[in-house]
Amino acid sequence: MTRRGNDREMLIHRCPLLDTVDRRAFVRTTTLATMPIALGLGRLLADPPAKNNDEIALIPRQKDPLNLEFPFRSLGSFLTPNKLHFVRNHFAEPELTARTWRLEVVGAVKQRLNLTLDDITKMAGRTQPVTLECAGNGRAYLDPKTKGVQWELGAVSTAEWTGVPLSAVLEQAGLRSGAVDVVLEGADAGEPSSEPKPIGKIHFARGLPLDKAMKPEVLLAHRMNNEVLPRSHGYPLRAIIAGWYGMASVKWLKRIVVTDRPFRGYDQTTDYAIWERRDGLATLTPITEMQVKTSIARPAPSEKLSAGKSYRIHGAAWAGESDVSKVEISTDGGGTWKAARFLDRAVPFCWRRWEYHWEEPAAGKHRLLARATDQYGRVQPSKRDADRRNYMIGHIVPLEVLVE
Ligand SMILES: Nc1nc2c(c(=O)[nH]1)N[C@H]1C(S)=C(S)[C@@H](COP(=O)(O)O)O[C@H]1N2
Ligand SMILES: [Mo]
Repeated sequence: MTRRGNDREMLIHRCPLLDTVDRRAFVRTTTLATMPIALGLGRLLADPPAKNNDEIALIPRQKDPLNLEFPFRSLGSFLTPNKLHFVRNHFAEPELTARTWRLEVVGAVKQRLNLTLDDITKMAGRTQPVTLECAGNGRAYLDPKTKGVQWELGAVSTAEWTGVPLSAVLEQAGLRSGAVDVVLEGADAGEPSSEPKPIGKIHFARGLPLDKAMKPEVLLAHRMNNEVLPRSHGYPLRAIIAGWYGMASVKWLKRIVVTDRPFRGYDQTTDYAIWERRDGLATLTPITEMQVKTSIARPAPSEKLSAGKSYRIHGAAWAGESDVSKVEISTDGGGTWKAARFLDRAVPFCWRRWEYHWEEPAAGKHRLLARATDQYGRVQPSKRDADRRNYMIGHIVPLEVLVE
């Protein structure tokens, strides 16, 4: 080994931060000059806190199609590592190759586009962290039970996405007057499960109103936590609709259709729609923005606590297009509430982790509650709204804890 190589080894051995990364991989791919970059926040924040990473794994919820839940009790970092980010699929994952893949832009546009992945990655891009929550997250706690994947707490994750604004692609095509919705269509297809449904296979597709589509936070992403987009998360290109429930962030994007009237496809009428009351009339409305919500990571459901020993309750809160301004904890079933302390600053479109020290809990059964408030004073409801069908589960769900 050269002298320079020796120095590098020594430096690495003295660096305590490196205990969380693979030293050999680090030496192979890194020079002294790039070391601060390799040690950059992304990598460190994305590492889970446990000593042995193998202990933490995604929770299988469905095999075919594949649906996997982030083990929310292991929440430790602001960014969820790619291998722990929840996966929500409606059909089999398509296997796409960058060489043959194209993005078509058609409909109410001045010029149709047929873009390669190169065309897209060459455009001016941006990177932003975004929390995605599935609209069915928490469904396992609904009473009575409803249909759909029985998610517990972890159909929510946060990743840093790199891509180009959807608005830049739409500007390249040029919108014709009368454009209303931007339909994002995935390459995956299959027979939908519930009536009413069309005959035969359909592609997963969502229509985005033009005003949201043109916002800077709406990306076509090709990288996730500074890695090439994994297949499960939409390789080679997916939409990220920051602030909205996950169903809007179409994966394996293959076609954009600009329409001159609101899109009424399966994934925003039969699926992913709720009843909204307007002037006393119940109107089936596509699900859009994530509602203010918090979940407790620890204690986890069915975790046992020791009497008289202080316990660090912690979790995360998010509020869609708004910011979380307050999280409160009750350890007496909602009788009294105390403010939790934030661990993250308010980052737009992202969750905010928090903690609360429960001083010397007494032996017995306790009902633990957490509630979040957003910057406009909107607070989580304590009762479930049945008009939301099996979606948007944001009411306060008490956690029964046994202290022994
Ligand atoms: N093409 C396609 N896009 C999709 C889906 C899908 O099944 N097919 N699922 C949606 C739903 S309901 C959610 S919650 C998010 C989940 O994204 P993730 O799997 O990267 O976590 O992807 C959305 N985009
Ligand atoms: Mo979802």
